[in-house]
Amino acid sequence: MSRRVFSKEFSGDEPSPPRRTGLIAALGSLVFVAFALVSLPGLNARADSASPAEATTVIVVVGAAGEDEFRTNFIRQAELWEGACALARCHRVTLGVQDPGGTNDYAALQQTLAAEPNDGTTPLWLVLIGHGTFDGTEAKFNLRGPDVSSTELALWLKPFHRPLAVIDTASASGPFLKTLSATNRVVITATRSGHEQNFTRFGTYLAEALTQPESDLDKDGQVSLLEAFLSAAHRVSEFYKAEGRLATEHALIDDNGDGLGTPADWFRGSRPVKKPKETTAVDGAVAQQFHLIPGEADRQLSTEQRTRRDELVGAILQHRDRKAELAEDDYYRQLEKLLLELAHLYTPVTNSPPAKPLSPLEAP
Ligand SMILES: [Ca+2]
Ligand SMILES: [Ca+2]
Repeated sequence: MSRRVFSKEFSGDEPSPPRRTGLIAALGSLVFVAFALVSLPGLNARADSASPAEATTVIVVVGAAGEDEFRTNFIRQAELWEGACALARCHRVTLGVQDPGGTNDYAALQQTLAAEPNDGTTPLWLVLIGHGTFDGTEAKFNLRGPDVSSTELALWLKPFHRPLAVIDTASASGPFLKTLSATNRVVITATRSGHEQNFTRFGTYLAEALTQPESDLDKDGQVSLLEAFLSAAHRVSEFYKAEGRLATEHALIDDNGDGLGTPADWFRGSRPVKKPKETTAVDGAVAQQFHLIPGEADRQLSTEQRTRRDELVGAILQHRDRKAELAEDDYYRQLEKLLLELAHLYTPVTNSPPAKPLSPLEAP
């Protein structure tokens, strides 16, 4: 979630009824303090406490490399994911790095996905690292053994209702976005179409961004998947500029299930500044709630509390988008209710008695 959401609400650049200003400012401070508590320098070097049942599962698939130069790059990306997963204490499965003798990674991937629970609140991340192809009709990810097409992968992922992130960092990965798009799902591709077929740099930058404090754009002490996407896409753009070359990869993100990707330049910080259509929610809100390495405040929450927090943050973002439709008083009354519940998640209400009885002079 973005602290900027709140700072904008409280910034005073939009007039608010005076009688609500104090309470909302106080709530804003409470939420701000809750997040400030976790904004320790750098990312948490020590992982924590998620039980195996609650731990995010990350499946990293290293595709067929073809040449040693690519193999080295792909293995390095897989190692970056391994490091990030170790910090996060994820449940990690890496395919495509074992002894190749007789290996069929197509079957291994299908079986690995089939063994994963389809439901629940624990996120599953699927990361594809390698080369892709597009023949004008079908996009595929190159594996040792048969390649997997976007249509086949969509079929394997169809039963999943748990939070799911699919990150295809391969060349020609663009068509995977439309095919895999679904609700409660983040899909990221390194390219915007199947015609961007050159080797991509996006994957390395994304894997690096997961543990880089500078990728934490909203400074809430954790790097969301949206922030990692934005940081990586920015570095891709900077790379091609510095090289004086035309960019041959343009990453996209989709998390509203409409099959249409949003590029990184639609965002300022971690906030979208453009909207696709009147009736379509902008991409990014769901990805901003995916954190591989949660900050300290998130670690204190139970799975149920995190789920409720995500619902509340989503509701606040939607509510903010409806501001123009609502009477000012209604807008702030509903916002107040959402913010109060959010603040109480991070700072539970206690009924502790006062430290000392009030003296008659202090009593109201
Ligand atoms: Ca962040
Ligand atoms: Ca979309």
